[in-house]
Amino acid sequence: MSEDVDLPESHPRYESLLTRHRIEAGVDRGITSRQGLIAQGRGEAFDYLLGERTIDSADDAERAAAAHLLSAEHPVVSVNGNAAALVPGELVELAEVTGADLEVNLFNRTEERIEAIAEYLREHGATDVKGLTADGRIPGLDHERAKVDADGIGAADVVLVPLEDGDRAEALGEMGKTELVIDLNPQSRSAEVATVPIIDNIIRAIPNITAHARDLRGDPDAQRDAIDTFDADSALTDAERTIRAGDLE
Ligand code: PTJ
Repeated sequence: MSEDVDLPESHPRYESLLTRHRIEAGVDRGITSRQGLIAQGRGEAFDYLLGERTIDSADDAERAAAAHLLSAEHPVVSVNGNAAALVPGELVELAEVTGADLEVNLFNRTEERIEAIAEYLREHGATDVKGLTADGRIPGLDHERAKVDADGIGAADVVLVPLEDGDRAEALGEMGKTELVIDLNPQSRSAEVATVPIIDNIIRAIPNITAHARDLRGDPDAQRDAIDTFDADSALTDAERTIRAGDLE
């Protein structure tokens, strides 16, 4: 991506430095909120303890998430300021492969930031970006945080929400939607209320969901199997066990 700095790939913390740089550049471009910097720092601490890798239970979750997106009537991938800064092209690709809509949906909502993110996604190949109409509401939340597109998240049966605030994740779940949540903290409320909690860095999770979707496309039996064999509680327990046993090298 054009904003990427020249970091030596041999640097032991290459991926982490690149991630930080993308979030910083996202703030400079008006895409990411300043709170997004703090959220990233919190995520990094968990990722460090996870060994900065996709653990097996997260891979199972990513396969189940791909299956849910493929078998949905109306899947939507929700995009916030952190997700847009970190994996813009990868989100566009995932939406294409699964037939999902992309909707910009912000916790700290401003029209300027919605516009800037939609434009950034278009620069990365998106043709139709939702989130600008905001004619639907999530019940039980204050006005600004409740805004969604009625024909986007409002009408979705399956929603992928990366790095979501717990309140909103809970409210979306109460609307009867199947929620796929990416969050490095297995004890966050978003992860706990998700149908499919994905305890992994969004940088690794999105391309891996896309890879699974390519594999599962056109095979409803394999999709059903990926959904039925996934157990959210054991995935959360496994991630927490891995983090607690993690090395602080
Ligand atoms: O762009 P906006 O306005 O929608 O705001 C987005 C943030 C992320 C700032 C907002 O939703 C927020 O404040 O979220 P929280 O409550 O800080 O929760 C973010 C969660 O994401 C935390 O549990 C972090 O551990 C986790 N997280 C942070 N970075 C990553 C991550 N999970 C996966 N991959 C990451 N790179």
